[in-house]
Amino acid sequence: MSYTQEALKALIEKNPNQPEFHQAATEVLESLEPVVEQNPQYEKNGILERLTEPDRIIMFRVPWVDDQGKVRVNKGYRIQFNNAIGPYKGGIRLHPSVNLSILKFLGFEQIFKNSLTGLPIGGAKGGSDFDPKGKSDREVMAFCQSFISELYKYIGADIDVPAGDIGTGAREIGYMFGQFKRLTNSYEGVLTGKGLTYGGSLARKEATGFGLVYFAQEMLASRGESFSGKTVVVSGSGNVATYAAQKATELGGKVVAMCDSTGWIYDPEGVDLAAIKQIKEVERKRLSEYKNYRPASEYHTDGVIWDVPCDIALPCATQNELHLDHAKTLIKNGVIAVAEGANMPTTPDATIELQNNGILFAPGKASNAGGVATSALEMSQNSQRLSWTFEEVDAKLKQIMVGIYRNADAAAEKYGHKGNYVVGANIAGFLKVADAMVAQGVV
Ligand code: NDP
Ligand code: 2IT
Repeated sequence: MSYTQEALKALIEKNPNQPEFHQAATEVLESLEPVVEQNPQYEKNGILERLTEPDRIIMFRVPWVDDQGKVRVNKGYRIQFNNAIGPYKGGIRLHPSVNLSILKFLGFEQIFKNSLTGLPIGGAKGGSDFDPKGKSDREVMAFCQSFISELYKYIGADIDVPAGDIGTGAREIGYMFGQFKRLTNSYEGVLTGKGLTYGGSLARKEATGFGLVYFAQEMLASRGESFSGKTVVVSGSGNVATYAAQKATELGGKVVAMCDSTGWIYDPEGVDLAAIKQIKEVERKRLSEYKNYRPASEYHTDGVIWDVPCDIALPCATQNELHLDHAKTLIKNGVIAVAEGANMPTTPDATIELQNNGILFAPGKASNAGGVATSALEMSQNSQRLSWTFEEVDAKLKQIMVGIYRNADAAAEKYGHKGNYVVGANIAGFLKVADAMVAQGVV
């Protein structure tokens, strides 16, 4: 049995009942086979065993009081996975589905994603099974303050810098930052995605979606294609989806469908993004409201968004949302590219189906890295006590995404998988971290 197979087998045995973590680790470790074979120092230094075991997992109780005066208790987590190349960095997910397996898959992928950005950030992820939906601002504040009252001991600008993810946006980051500042009496860049009046970076809000489209643009260009005149389907209608749809539209694409967890809209004229922002960002309502803005559009709660014919599909909602059947439908309908805005939205069999049919496929850990890259730019601005213009940050983001594309492409080619960006991204992300770990000794 090869070193990668042995490491994977041990990981699955040691971490039972963590299917999402197994899924993410299997993909990465299988991609690394040729690299590990050619570089015996990685096995000698136990790199795979150390990379797949988090540095530490912090788990805690998050008690808070709801608007009826009732005490509620949620689970809180922070997984500090690896800090070989920089302070721990990664988002906080607030969603009822959050568990250890999901956060470990996210924290593990974050190591490679952060490495791909070329910036000095390690991998982490955190979150809670708290559901912000339907909660008042005061309830969300009570939760966030309680969450940070425990987590503040373990984070800091040079230690671990959390940020947004599903269910965590500017409002939540604001409450968390306020509580951290109060408890520590220090004003530091301990969180990213902050409001623009207190240390946030211009273009961070847009960064993941814009970066996704910049990556997809490069990938399309490799076949002489572009967004211009293309029909685009974007799943989700949150932070990543909205700004991916905006940039795709700016580049001449037509976004005809988006969704949330209760249904999906079809608007053949092209989705009205001002309406989406009003419904989701301002009013925090459901997409069923969209019909009020565009009476000619359709709203569906049955079927799936992937049934809508498109040239480019951008899954931007959540993990394992695009299955084998969906991939087959997309192929039948003539899709040319699938680029992941979410983390691991495409199941492994669907990914293989798309690749085997010659569809351009961008893996999330490369194509959605613009969010965390811009978080790292926010950290730089905080350290310098400066703030850069939107144009400066956006230009850096674009340069970073082009760099990631080129690195992933080159690594895939070097190891005999030209055009396979999954393998390329995994290898390119791994090498920097693995070499840093070897250099730093057994820690
Ligand atoms: P948001 O909370 O802003 O939006 C999530 C969107 O996905 C919402 O529209 C939500 O619908 C929808 N959604 C969630 N679960 C499901 C589901 N089971 N079925 C259908 N729709 C669903 O999160 P983000 O946009 O920040 O995150 C989206 C994805 O992108 C996640 O995978 C995240 O990890 C990843 N990501 C985020 C980055 C960031 O900077 N924010 C950076 C890189 C990756 P509803 O409104 O009904 O909940
Ligand atoms: O999955 C991700 O990369 C994020 N949620 C963003 C993390 C960050 O630190 O900006």
